[in-house]
Amino acid sequence: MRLLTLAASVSVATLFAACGANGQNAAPLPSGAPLETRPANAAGQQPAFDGQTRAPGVRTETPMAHTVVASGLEHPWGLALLPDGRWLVTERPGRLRIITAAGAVNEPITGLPTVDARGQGGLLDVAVGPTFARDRLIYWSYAEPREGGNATAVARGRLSDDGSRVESVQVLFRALPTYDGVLHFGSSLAFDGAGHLFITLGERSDAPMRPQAQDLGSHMGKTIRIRADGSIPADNPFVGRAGALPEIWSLGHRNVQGIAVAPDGAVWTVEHGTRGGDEINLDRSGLNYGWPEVAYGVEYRGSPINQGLTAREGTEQPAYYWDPVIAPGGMTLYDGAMFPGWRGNLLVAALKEKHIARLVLEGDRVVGEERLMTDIGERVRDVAVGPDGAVWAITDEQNGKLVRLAAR
Ligand SMILES: [Ca+2]
Ligand SMILES: [Ca+2]
Repeated sequence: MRLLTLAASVSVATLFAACGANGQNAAPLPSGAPLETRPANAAGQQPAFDGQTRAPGVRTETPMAHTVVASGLEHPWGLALLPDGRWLVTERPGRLRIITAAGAVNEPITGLPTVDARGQGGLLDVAVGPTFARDRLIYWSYAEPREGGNATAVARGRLSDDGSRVESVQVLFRALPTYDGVLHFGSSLAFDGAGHLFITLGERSDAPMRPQAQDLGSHMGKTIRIRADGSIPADNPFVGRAGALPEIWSLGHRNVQGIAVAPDGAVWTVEHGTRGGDEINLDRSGLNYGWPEVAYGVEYRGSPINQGLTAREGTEQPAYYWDPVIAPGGMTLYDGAMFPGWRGNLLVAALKEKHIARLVLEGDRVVGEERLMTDIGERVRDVAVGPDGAVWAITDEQNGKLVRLAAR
């Protein structure tokens, strides 16, 4: 381990030398041309502002490569770093495991509630609580089987000292209404610096459910904000409004499976669109992100969504969108030492396009895009940053893998 640390610091030093004093190692491509050259699905739509889609391609000069750390994981879904450098990894059928940085895969952790693993359901995201060092609390989201169907729920429990089980499990949040379906459960979990827990959800996809993304009396298609103990912060935007659920932070989302909270408290979410409507949003309190009334892209069957409307008073524009889509999974903000030029960039797991998208942010805009790990050949489900700044990801496959992307 000591040798590995030494090797990592040598490569960082080399990297700094190669990039010059400012640590920038991510130059725009000489042309400034976007990476995406395929035709858009929604041929008639225009972005609301320059750079809202097809940002200029950027390229990291530092040579990098990925290594497979562990394999044989069944549809791994959520990835979270423990303070000791090991990883918590969920498998969608309902297993949560600890995997060491060297690739030792532990037996499933016992004590988790049953999940409904049909379709897109199952055990979903996992997060380490902000007070883990003191109470060993971990948090996870899942499709909860219920009388009459299922819905997304979030629970927490104490990871036992030996890591073999969770104790004192509490369900903190239950999305309503219950629905008998297998699509669009979301979800992703992140804490802000003040200890609030953000939960992203889907709208369950089916025609009768889709409009609920606009309904403040339903959790469907919402971003949720609660405290770490499940209680509702008094400064949530809809607290006290008749007919509105007080856990709601924002509305008008389709299916959000990635979230990252910046050090300044800005909440970024990434959501699946239909054909041509994957979105990055700066997810702000009380705002309406449009779905299904306003959207980029077209229905899967090719017809327009609400007559192709892409903007409307009272709805927020995405900070960025992809048409054609990448099918985004998890997301993180890069803050590591290995790639100093990436600090403050978003890294987005791309399922359909099988890479990690690196988005360069400037304020609330995306000004550059790079595709990392394009040789993986597997659906990338979640992404996180390791202690030394290497990027870790899991692939959503029957034989799913935990991989590490690092400077060579
Ligand atoms: Ca939207
Ligand atoms: Ca995640």
